[in-house]
Amino acid sequence: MRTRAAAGVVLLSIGAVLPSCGPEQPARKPETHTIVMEGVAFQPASLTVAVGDSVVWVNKDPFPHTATSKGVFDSKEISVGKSWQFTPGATGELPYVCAYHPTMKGVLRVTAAGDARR
Ligand SMILES: [Cu+2]
Repeated sequence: MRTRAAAGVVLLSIGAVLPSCGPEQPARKPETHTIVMEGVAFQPASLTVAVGDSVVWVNKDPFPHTATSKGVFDSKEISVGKSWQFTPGATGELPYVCAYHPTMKGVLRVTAAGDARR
């Protein structure tokens, strides 16, 4: 009996919390974030985005780079002046490098759409 009562309390409290979540969070529009490849570095090297956002790498160096996160995404070669876009479909922390310059490192942190920091 005690267990049953406790379960009832938990269910009630969840029911009380849920309705207030919905209307207060308007649908978030996907944003576009730009990472510049310049001086053999990703700028910013660390970026937090939301699932569904667009991330665009732009190569401003006078030689090619890549944005490569093993098993997740790979831009292949981004030529001088070119760009490449990736839209993360799942949350997670995605370290990536340039395949040509192993010292060139970045990390893309992907949060749920509702959690994204502005
Ligand atoms: Cu590079």
